[in-house]
Amino acid sequence: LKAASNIDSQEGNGRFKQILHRLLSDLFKAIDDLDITPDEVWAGINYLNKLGRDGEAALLAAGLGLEKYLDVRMDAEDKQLGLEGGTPRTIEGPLYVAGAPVKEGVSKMDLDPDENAGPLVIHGTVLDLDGKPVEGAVVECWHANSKGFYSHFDPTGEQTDFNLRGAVRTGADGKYEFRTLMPVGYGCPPEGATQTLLDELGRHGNRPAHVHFFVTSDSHRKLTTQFNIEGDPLIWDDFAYATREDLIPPVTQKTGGKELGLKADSYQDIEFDFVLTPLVEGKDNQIVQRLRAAA
Ligand code: MBD
Ligand code: FE
Repeated sequence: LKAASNIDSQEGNGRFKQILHRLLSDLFKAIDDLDITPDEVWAGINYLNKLGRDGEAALLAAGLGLEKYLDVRMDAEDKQLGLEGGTPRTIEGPLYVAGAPVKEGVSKMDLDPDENAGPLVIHGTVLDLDGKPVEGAVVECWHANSKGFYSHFDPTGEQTDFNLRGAVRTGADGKYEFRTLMPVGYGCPPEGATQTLLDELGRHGNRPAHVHFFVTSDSHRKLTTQFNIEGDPLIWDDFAYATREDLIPPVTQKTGGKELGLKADSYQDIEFDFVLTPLVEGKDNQIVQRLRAAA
């Protein structure tokens, strides 16, 4: 283990060697303790190749609760810092695409027609911990269509760039609004490596209908969150464990959609405020580096 991780040398990256030494040690120990056979080890190696070919490592991280675990740790860190009262974080997931055009106050996100999705307006105010509106915040929003597919990752190839992806900058009133269509829950690709693993566990690979957000502001920490669509039967059975009590806003039925440029007069409405937390010693400690798609 020491030789493989070159742990006693000055060469290489010390932090990387420390982590690799520990993970390899834990793996060898598991092989001993559970008497993991060569066939089982090679099945695991082959699985990793398939996982990479499918581009699903980040999807599996969500499904195994690894991404949620990082949230649990960040929640604990915030609690220690006394940083409570903001909108709860929840996982980013693997399907964000950078570069959606930033609009002032309001963004119409549905670029492609979707017969099976009704109009949805999502709106609210970005606030600080004192309840004051935050001006100049950018709210980014992304979600699936009526088939549970996200643009850029849609296996049917039917969606254009940035369909159901939007970004809005708030004015002095802190308000944001997205005019869009009601999403449907996501399911893992049935032939993909993630679903193969979940099948072996006897688990499903589905998420309830949900909408993702990043909220950024120069004067506050970045918020990564989602809300679920009230009433979805999978709300408390999300394969990625992202559901939280405070992230299930009520959905109300409204009329007047035609004046808003919606495809029907009757539409569904979700009001959801974002409460941002202050910088920590002048810094945003919520910026997570990970590979993200861009278009
Ligand atoms: C999603 O839409 C998602 O949000 C997560 C976390 C995993 C898979 C698909
Ligand atoms: Fe999602």
